[in-house]
Amino acid sequence: MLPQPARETRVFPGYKALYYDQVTSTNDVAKEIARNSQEENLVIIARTQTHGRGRHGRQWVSPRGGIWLSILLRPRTTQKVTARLTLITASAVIKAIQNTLGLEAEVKWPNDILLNGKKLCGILTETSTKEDVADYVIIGIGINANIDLDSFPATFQNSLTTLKHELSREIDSEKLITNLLQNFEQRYKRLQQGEWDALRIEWKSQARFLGKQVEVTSFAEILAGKALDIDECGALIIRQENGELKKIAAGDVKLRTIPTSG
Ligand code: BT5
Repeated sequence: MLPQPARETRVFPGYKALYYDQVTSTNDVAKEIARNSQEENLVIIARTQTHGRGRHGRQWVSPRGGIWLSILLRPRTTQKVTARLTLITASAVIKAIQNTLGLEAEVKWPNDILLNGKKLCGILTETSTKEDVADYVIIGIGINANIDLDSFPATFQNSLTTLKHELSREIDSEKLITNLLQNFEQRYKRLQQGEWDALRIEWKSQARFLGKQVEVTSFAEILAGKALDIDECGALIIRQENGELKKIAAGDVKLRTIPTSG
């Protein structure tokens, strides 16, 4: 049973989409559906979220005009898939923004998409496993589309941007969503066919922070060094100032303003 009636249903190639006016979080709606049915390849789209979530319980501000959606998948594979899905989703979002709007966004490990150095989109991938195999995966995507900057709390206004702000006009959200789902579907198929290496190369080409000095907050630790690569599982590899290589599985990257050394 669905949490509340959907506004409408639409079928995109490969996906069925349920539209809602207001939800707590599209990830929560997708989770409830996943737990109570065998649905998959389902997209939940809402006009606004009252409890939009980022990672580690952080708030995701979701005013009307944004694209707030979650994709429900059942990949029937091991856990490694979660990080990889986040990365291919970022690639699909960047490609769709380029295709439909001609804008060059970039990815910041692990789950941010930046435009002109400011956060435009965040991705929250949540996995439920049964006996080591992913029972379902929910990929939440938030894109600041047709929103004015002053719709956000003042504390966020310097660190984020919106498509409307960048283009000084409203965009066609449906077109962007359709293109995004097509791009996601292509990459998801390729991932399932074992093409992770090629997908990882694409992601790296969209990651302009690689080769730069970064500071990574990972749990309680702050690590500094040059961002070198991402590994097999999507972990970030940095070379610390003492020359040691370090793999970081989860965290937040901050670009440092000091010049690159060595
Ligand atoms: C994220 O977390 O970036 C993942 C955001 C995922 C949002 C989507 S919307 C559809 C689906 N339903 C949900 O409930 N969530 C997903 P994280 O890396 O932890 O970043 C969170 C931080 O981004 C916050 O602490 C703020 O600093 C900042 N932030 C909050 N709202 C923002 C917004 N609309 N645009 C840009 N930055 C924002």
